[in-house]
Amino acid sequence: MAHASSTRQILTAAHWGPVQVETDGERVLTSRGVLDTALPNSLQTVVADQVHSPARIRYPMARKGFLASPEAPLGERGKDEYVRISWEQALDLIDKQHRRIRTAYGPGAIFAGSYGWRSIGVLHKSSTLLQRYMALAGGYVGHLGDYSTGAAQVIMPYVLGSNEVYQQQTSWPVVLEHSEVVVLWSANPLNTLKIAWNASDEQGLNYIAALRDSGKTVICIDPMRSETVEFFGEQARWVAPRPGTDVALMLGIAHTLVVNRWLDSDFLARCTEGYPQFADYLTGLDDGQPKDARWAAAICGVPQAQICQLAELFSQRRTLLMGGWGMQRQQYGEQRHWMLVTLAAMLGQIGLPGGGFGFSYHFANGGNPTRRAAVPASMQNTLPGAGRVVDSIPVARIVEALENPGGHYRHNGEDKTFPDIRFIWWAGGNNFTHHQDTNRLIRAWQKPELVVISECYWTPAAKHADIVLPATTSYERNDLTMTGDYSHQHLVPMKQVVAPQYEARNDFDVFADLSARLSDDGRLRFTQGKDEMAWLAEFYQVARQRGAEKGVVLADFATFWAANQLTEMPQQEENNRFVRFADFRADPRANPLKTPSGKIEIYSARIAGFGEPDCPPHPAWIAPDAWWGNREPGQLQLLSAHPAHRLHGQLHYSRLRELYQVAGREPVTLHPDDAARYGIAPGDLVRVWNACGQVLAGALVSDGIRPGVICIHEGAWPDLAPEAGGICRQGAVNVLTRDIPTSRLGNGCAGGMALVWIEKYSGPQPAPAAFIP
Ligand SMILES: Nc1nc2c(c(=O)[nH]1)N[C@H]1C(S)=C(S)[C@@H](COP(=O)(O)OP(=O)(O)OC[C@H]3O[C@@H](n4cnc5c(=O)[nH]c(N)nc54)[C@H](O)[C@@H]3O)O[C@H]1N2
Ligand SMILES: Nc1nc2c(c(=O)[nH]1)N[C@H]1C(S)=C(S)[C@@H](COP(=O)(O)OP(=O)(O)OC[C@H]3O[C@@H](n4cnc5c(=O)[nH]c(N)nc54)[C@H](O)[C@@H]3O)O[C@H]1N2
Ligand SMILES: [Mo]
Repeated sequence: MAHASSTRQILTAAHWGPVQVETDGERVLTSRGVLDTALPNSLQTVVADQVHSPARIRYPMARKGFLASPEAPLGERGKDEYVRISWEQALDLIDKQHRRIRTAYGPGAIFAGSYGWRSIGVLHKSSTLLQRYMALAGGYVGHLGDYSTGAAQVIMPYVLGSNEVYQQQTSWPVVLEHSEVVVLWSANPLNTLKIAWNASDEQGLNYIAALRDSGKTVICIDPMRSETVEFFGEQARWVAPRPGTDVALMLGIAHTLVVNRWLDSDFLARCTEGYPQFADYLTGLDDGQPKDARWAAAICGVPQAQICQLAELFSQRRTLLMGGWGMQRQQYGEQRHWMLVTLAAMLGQIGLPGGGFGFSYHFANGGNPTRRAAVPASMQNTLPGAGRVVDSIPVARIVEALENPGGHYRHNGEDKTFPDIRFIWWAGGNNFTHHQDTNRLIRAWQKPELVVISECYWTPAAKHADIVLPATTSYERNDLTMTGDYSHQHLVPMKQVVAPQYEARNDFDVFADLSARLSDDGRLRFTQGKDEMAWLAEFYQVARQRGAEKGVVLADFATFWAANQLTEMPQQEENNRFVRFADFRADPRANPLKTPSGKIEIYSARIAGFGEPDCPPHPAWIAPDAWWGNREPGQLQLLSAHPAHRLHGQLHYSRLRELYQVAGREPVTLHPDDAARYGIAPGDLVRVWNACGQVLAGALVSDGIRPGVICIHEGAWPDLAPEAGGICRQGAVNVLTRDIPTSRLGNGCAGGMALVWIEKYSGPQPAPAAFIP
């Protein structure tokens, strides 16, 4: 353990939790997590790669065709070369073109929605800083929702009056004490709990480990035998429906409850609205088709007897349905969580300790009890000029907006019009990795007059920009954060580990310089006269005040900063016993939900009023456009679950790739029956394709996936080879997904599912070039 005396240990934090980073003052040597955890987290080990990766952007760069003619750019984005320019030159160029476009077309032509997972910290939030600058400049087009829960977060408020996906859950101690059956429905917490939106408090996996050791019945409903199923081993039962068919499976269970009189009519009467309308659909009174277990089995591929067993088990035991989000990132995704809530309502355990449903146990450590915490302020709270967001588009509809400026569309019951976007700035998102149908995106991306990307790495998004600005990583600057999106468990200083690499600069300083170009007092308005440490001291001071009101005493800022240590917040005993919906259940009249009826809406008159053909007024099975039921001969169903050793595209360039890549590319998991059928051996290079595009991937043959289904995890960087018919050399799944909305209610990302062909690949083998600047 002895470290050379010339090295130092510095505490900082990332989405993947607080990390201790060892440096010799110039380079990062090692990194490791500092919290007590049941399982190691690979993401914490590659800070050195993050800082020193050859994929880093070293200098401001401009696309040749843009530089030659900034007002009417030449060449094609994605095919052009880049030349190095100075920071002064880059910022002058941006300032001039920004002014030109803003004067000619107004703020409605400037998209600064800039969705993405950037880095954590209360100060250096790249997209927030971009929006701060754009607000000072006179406004911009923002975004609505996110890729994560685009469907669920829009439908849930109609059903429950709250979004449920980003809310504290019934506490884990209660679950461990009272639940008898825990169902992980489309959730893979072993992967997804490695990170949080702020720094992870890393307690979720400890609770998952405790759940395994508790001997309770655990059921995982997932077309893949995920890392979570593997982790539970003998403790869990794996149920593998066809992708996209969960509503049918839930209806089959619900119908079985009805025929056996296992449903809780008293709860339905007291706490829900519209069950009778739904019951007519469920029993087939309205369309002649009972949604019974036999009907469901034919659709979802789970045997009828197993569906009946699940109904019996759920109704006879205290059951908690933990819903993940993969199943709603699909066409008609709104139906999934609506039907899961309906099923939980029929079981009648919502609001009981350890019963009902929860939609954030697999994300950001939901269920880790909220602490009595001193929470700092953040840059987000200081955005100037409310009303500077002149328009907002649903986040996953960006390509549709570029293709169809002025076009009419529906969103969440409203009539809307797409803006005419001419200038796009992305800071802290990798939209060429996260967005569906990459080839369609590339075509649409030629339309704007100016595209600027602030990035740490040469991502595919950077490789499709006009001006590329090198950003520092969070290890090259000072910041601070809470751990635990829900728990607020620790306050952590994020101390600078090494100096900014090459010519990388903090987004804060870049936008301050650009604000100075807006007006004489622009810089002052942007910075409010404060530098990095002054902002942090102020944000920390807010935490001290908030803490003082709750009896939590924090050290003064200088002491906190010098200590290089976590501050842990005290527990709050009543939060350890928190049961979601307990008050509502006890007295729905006194504690109504924020729905029109005050109750759980199984039938929603408001949604009926919207008349959306793709979102009916009660949960229903609607066959997707592209699924098992309408595949062409030879086609397979494709999943794009979230990866174990990346956060989307983040860390893809790191040496963690050695843990998962096959044939030098992204792995594609396929069942041995399918491998035999297509003549594919483990480790083979394969081609996967459909009408959207084609990718090369490495075959990972495993019986841990349902036959007829394959999986390529999301987040690999697209790397299209022009010389080989545009094939993606890296295996980026979004080359194969369609860019369609979940429905015109939520307009969420529906990239979770597609139909594809697969074959062993024997053509020329273009070398992957994704990580080469
Ligand atoms: N097919 C399919 N597609 C999906 C999904 C799926 O399940 N299936 N999942 C979707 C979901 S849920 C999400 S959330 C999205 C994720 O999509 P993104 O959030 O766009 O993915 P990230 O790779 O995290 O991108 C963040 C980028 O910010 C950069 N960055 C980090 N720190 C800084 C900084 O300080 N300054 C600047 N300027 N840049 C910084 C990183 O280098 C990285 O490239 O993907 C979506 N896409
Ligand atoms: N390590 C790591 N952790 C992450 C992320 C990451 O990229 N890496 N991303 C973070 C982000 S931004 C988000 S939004 C969350 C995402 O959290 P989720 O959306 O819950 O994650 P997914 O992996 O997309 O899906 C969870 C499981 O659902 C399964 N599934 C897919 N389709 C279906 C279906 O039709 N039916 C059923 N029953 N199951 C299905 C998948 O096989 C997968 O095992 O994770 C977060 N955590
Ligand atoms: Mo997400």
